[in-house]
Amino acid sequence: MAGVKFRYYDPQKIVAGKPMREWLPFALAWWHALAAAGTDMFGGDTADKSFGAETGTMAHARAKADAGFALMEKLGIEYYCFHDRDLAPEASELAETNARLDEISDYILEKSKKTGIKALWGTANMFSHARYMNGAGSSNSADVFARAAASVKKALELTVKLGGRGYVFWGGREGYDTLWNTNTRFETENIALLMKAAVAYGRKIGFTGDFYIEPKPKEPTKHQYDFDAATTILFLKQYGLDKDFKLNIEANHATLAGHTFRHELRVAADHGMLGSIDANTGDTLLGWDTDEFPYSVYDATECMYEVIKAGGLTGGFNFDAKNRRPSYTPEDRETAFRMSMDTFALGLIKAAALIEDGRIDAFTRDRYASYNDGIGAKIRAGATLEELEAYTLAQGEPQLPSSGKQEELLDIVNEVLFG
Ligand code: XLS
Ligand code: NI
Ligand code: NI
Repeated sequence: MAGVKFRYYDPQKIVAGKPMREWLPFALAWWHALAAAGTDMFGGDTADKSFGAETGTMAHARAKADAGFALMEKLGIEYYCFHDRDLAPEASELAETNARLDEISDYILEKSKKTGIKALWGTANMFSHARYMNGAGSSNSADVFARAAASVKKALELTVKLGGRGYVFWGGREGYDTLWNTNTRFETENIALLMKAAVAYGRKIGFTGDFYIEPKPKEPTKHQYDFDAATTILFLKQYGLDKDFKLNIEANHATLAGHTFRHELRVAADHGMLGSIDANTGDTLLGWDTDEFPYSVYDATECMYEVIKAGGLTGGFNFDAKNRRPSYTPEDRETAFRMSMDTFALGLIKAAALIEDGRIDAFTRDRYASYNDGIGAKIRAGATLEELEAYTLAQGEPQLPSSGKQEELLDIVNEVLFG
């Protein structure tokens, strides 16, 4: 039972035919909420995330789990997302690293059984360690590729064990800094091979959820292969991965790619591949992944409009977000989650109201009315260039298309949002 008072989020409240909690499976990101402590390029930690234990130890790994579950219970958050590295510190040998992961996942599983809180998705961190300087699947070193595959295998096992709905590939360093030393086709094929092997193993051990790719155009590498939704979908189709994979769209990655968050959601949904969302926001004045807690009701409304139209997510809303460096107290952390959960709840309410209002949907539908019959219907059925030329010769020059009425529609959006 949530011990926090929300202004808009009410898990049981029915909106657009479903309880809010079903539209909004919120998740805590282990790495931000329980690890990131404020270090940036210019200074160290401002927050204390030791949780009373010495960092880098298994005692600390358990203390993080305790703190994470307490926070999720308080907020009524039912899911969390993790990298293998977030759960337990890496040892010098793989066997010992895996033993630590077994130990901590047993501990987390116990907590999960008591609370009902499960993994939304898991992933392997294949970007922090020096061995991944040239990527994982895209590494020039076959040994590093093999080492990455071993991590994916273990992270998949953990995801299944912890009840994860999905498994994410965020291609951390799957990119390049200069084409003078890079065989892009070779690297792309190898990334696909790693993913194919992951699908084969996942299905073998009973993982029935979706695999996700989380597109991001740059950072840490200058150019990343999973640039945006459209690029990623092409890759998945090219290598026959599109039946097992969907996309995990992150708001801040969309803006880094020069798109809006909504654009990326729409592209993914148009292909039936909108799977999950990393709910954060960037700052349009800053060119990097600032991972801020989202507060824009406009953005949340646009997001939820796309999500409702897509029929919901198979994944959820992972707050891949961290407090600003000067907001370093435990209370700030709780406020950040509450504020962003309310933002999405309000976005859901407003998006449902826009759909219920119906004026915008009706306008967009009618905007294409010229295709309902006559020459438009013939075009939709696949008219030839000869037929269309003959039509135009007989008909004369077309009239201007009908007005797009953008300002009128924006006025409707404001009216529905603010009355
Ligand atoms: C980094 C990514 C990362 C993924 C998980 O920019 O957002 O946090 O979500 O590896
Ligand atoms: Ni992310
Ligand atoms: Ni990110």
